Amino acid sequence: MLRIVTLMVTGLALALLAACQPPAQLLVEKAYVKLSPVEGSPSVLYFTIKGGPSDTVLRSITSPNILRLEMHETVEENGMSTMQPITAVAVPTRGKVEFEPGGKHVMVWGFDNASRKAGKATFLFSFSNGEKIEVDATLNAIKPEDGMAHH
Ligand SMILES: [Cu+2]
Repeated sequence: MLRIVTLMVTGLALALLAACQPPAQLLVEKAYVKLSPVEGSPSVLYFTIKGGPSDTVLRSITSPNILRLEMHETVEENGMSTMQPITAVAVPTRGKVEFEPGGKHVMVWGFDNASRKAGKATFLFSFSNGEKIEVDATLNAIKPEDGMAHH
């Protein structure tokens, strides 16, 4: 019995090892929106970019479901947290760039009714190497009290 378990564990470990070495591919993952409960105030888009076989730069994000968006970075200055607009983000080979609360994020204004009803919106990520990646981000409602929590 012990021998069988050991074999199974070894097999699983080998399978995991194999799964850890896929060809590097540029990816956008875990995209989600914290939807502002207040009409007119911005929602926030977060996601993770996985770098491909060569360095590239995220140049722009667009969406047919929104009015406009801005890429921001939260920075600490003299103990104060402020946001600065960013226009491009380097994505290193096989690297990982996270847009997350307290760091880089995308502020989004004006989701259309179709996306609100569907609970998701489509975003198109354009990179300097010519790749374009389309991603659906789920729209998550948030409570008013943590509305601007990403600051
Ligand atoms: Cu912001």
